[in-house]
Amino acid sequence: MLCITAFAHNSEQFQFDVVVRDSGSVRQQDTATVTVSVLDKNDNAPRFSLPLYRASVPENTARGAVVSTAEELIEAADPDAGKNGVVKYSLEDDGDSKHFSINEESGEVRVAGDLDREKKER
Ligand SMILES: [Ca+2]
Ligand SMILES: [Ca+2]
Repeated sequence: MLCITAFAHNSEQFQFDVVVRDSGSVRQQDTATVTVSVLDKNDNAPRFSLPLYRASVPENTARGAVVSTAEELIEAADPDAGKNGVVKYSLEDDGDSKHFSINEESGEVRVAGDLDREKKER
C-alpha cells in the first residue's frame, strides 16, 4: 500500500511524503520524501511597462546623448526563469529609428543621428 501523506510546495519545487505499509496484522511501514523540481517553460512573452513612452530632446542634440523619457525607463519584464526571462532590446528598422540607438541590455535610448527639426518637417 502506498499513499501520499503530506504536501507542500513553493514556486519551483513540490515536496511530499510517501508511505508504504504492509498488510500484516500488526502493520509495518516506511516513509520517504519525494521532491519534484518544476522546470521552467518559456510560456510568458516579455511585456513593456507602458505601451507608449514620450521623450523630448533639444534640436541638434549631440550623438550619443541619452534620450530620457518623461514617464519612466523603457523597460520590459519577463517572469520566466533563466534564459526564458532574459530580455534584449532592439529598434525596429522602420519609422525614425535610424536617428536613435538602444542598449540591448538596459533599454537606454541614445541619439545616433542628426536631429534637425526643419529637415524633419519638410
Ligand atoms: Ca519568456
Ligand atoms: Ca515559465
